[in-house]
Amino acid sequence: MSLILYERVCSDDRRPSPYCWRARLALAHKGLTPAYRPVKFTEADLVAFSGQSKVPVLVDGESVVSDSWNIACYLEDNYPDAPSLFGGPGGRALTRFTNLWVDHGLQKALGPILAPYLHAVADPDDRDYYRRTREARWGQSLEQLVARRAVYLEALDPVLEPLRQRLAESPFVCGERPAYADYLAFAEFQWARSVCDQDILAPEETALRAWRHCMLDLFDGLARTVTAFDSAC
Ligand SMILES: N[C@@H](CCC(=O)N[C@@H](CS)C(=O)NCC(=O)O)C(=O)O
Repeated sequence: MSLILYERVCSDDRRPSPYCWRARLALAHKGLTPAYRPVKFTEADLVAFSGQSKVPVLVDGESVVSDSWNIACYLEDNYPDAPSLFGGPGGRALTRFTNLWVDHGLQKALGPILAPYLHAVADPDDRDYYRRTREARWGQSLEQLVARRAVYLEALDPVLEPLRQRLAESPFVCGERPAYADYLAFAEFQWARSVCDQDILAPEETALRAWRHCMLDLFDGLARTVTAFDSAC
């Protein structure tokens, strides 16, 4: 069975997309090793066969699945004998809630902090597109986002509190072992270390840092195998 994951690529072969990291880690959790197909921002035509323009896209034989949540559910339903991503129907529902918290909380808080850094490492072909779309998203220039970095970092602090408190209770979000809710949150930190040479976590964030370290070690250090900055390891 041939498995292919289409995912975002930046210069120096960086793989910053948190959505794609969710899929990468979900596949690894299921013991699956896909071939990776890099897609630049300006190469949406490469995934047009999936009926939409975004990555990740998973191709599993005849099946084509887009959207990271759909991919996680597809893997859970089609590879039931491999370790569970959700831990049953109740776990799936709560993991979906975590997904929505990450999308609408953590990721929205990180976006204006990381966008200027991603622009700096974007493939040269993608830089104009990335600047135009992200400046439209935040209604200000990338330079204005840089100037307000301290404000955005201050706003990130309370957003991290649920994760901070959960990881003070338990080694992983999902308990003694990591599962998809951990991948959802960790993928955002992987995005950060892929593009930004400054750690977004303060030194005193011991529980978060210990968890991030464990997540980086998972699956023979899968998240360490790509180009990234060492500041957040
Ligand atoms: N809801 C989708 C969102 C996927 C998404 O936004 N992917 C980004 C990865 S960089 C993308 O393709 N963006 C296209 C763009 O910004 O032009 C998911 O969970 O997979």
